Amino acid sequence: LIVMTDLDGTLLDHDTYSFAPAVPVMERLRATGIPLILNTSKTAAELASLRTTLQNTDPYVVENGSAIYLPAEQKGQTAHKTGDQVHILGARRSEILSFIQKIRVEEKFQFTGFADMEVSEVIAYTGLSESDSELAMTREFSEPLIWQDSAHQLRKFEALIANHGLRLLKGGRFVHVIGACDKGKCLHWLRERFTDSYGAQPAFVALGDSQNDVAMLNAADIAVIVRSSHHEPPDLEKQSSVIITEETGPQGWANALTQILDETLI
Ligand code: 2M8
Ligand code: MG
Ligand code: MG
Repeated sequence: LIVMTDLDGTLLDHDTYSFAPAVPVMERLRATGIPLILNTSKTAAELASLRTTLQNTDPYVVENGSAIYLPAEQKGQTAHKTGDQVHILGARRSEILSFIQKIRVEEKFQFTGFADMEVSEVIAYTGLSESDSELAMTREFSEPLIWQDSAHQLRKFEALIANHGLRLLKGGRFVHVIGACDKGKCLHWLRERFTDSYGAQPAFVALGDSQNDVAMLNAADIAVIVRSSHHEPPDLEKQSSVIITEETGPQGWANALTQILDETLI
């Protein structure tokens, strides 16, 4: 069994970013040797800090499926740490920015991206601390936007970026412009890798709360939709094994995983 999880609104509370209710289950996963793979909109810079806090040493995925990081230990290189190995599926943020800034001028789109914001604005939108906001602004493969234009203009924007090999995904607060990647492709990639090292295909439990988690939830063997107090649960058309939690955020996360672990482990 492998657990893959979204962070914001899932393992972390949407508003406070607390994960306190999930701590006993994370300890249980560590004790049973079940990997906990973080698969998030957040940046590698944010994860460097968060993985220390969460005591997580497993592979992780950043910026909505843009890059997969394999910690050095995973390659058997504990003796000589050469740093994490990275597998990039997404696009460079510099390319994303130059394209969306060009079409903003041409089509008069109204939006504000992280590149347009001061740290104080990111703090105001996210409720993150100043240092965490700076880590969130250290982006390599995606641009989160506050869309300030009509739904019609958003569809036009989406079509234009699609012609350019980019896509749009909705997170808890922002719409994210990313390359031709998603969290689901990363689940498939890691499943193959773990199948090679385990000698058998592991079952994946995936947990998420938003539209940007749908590809990951559809790719998993068991999907857990963590309920949100801010939006409706996303639709999973391609998934037959779905749990929708009663509780929101980390409490829902903990309850669903406890139930799955109780049923799965002997
Ligand atoms: C952004 O991501 C969340 C994910 O759902 C969102 O769209 O609301 C990203 O900027 C991420 O880096 C940041 O940590 C997060 C903070 O809420 O917001
Ligand atoms: Mg989320
Ligand atoms: Mg997320």
